Amino acid sequence: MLEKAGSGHTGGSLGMADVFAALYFRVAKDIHTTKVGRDRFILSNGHICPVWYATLAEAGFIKKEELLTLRQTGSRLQGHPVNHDFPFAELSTGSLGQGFPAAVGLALGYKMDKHKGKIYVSLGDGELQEGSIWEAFMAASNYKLDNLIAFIDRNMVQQSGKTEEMMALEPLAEKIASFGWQVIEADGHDFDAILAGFEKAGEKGPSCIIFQTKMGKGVSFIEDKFEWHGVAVNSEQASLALKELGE
Ligand SMILES: Cc1ncc(C[n+]2csc(CCOP(=O)(O)OP(=O)(O)O)c2C)c(N)n1
Repeated sequence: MLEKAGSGHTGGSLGMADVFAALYFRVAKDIHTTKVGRDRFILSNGHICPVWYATLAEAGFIKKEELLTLRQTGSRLQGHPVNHDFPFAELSTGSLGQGFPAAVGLALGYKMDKHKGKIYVSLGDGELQEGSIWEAFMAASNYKLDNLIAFIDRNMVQQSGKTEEMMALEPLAEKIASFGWQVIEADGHDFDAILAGFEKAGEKGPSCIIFQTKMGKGVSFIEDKFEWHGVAVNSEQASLALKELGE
């Protein structure tokens, strides 16, 4: 889909594929149904929507053919999630630092309405450099939002370099814990670890899972290279990548 679009975010999308598979196929309940109090998901790091759209297709919510409309005028699958006409997006995201605070509000609303469901929210590590993220961490613990599960794509890179060289985040786990959150660290490419992380996160909260990931996981010429943050594969690279991924 990225090859066809000719632009988009390849690196982060590949890096979060394992976590998204776990979330949609094992963890989230009644997601995208009409059930009151269903689990909900917000993609705060909206730029990695290719992996989310692919997950939605794999799970049968949208048709696989629609994936090839990525980023085209009139498509529901824009380069960042747009929620009008696309019921799976709880809100439009992509302006970093916005989705997480909205998820906090949603979780608070769920508590007030006594809904049982969980609110899952995906964040990028570079995204944590937005001030609104830390207001949201503070508010979620103030309101004791044990129905909120945030997870971070801790690939150590962002658009133009390494996070620790641009705006250091470490010691990240301690920082988030000091805001009153349960913090879990897990290998974002080990399914047992991912599932154990989500399970523990559901026990008390608010909870944040820091998933250690590799940008571009599974494709040798993309892995760990921040230069692939927002670049699409050309046709030759796409073939090589799919071959490496075993398709
Ligand atoms: C408010 C805002 N500022 C800047 C951008 C442009 N932008 C998109 S992704 C990104 C880097 C985010 O880094 P990270 O969250 O680590 O994502 P990764 O590179 O790992 O996919 C930036 C600066 C944006 N989308 N929103």
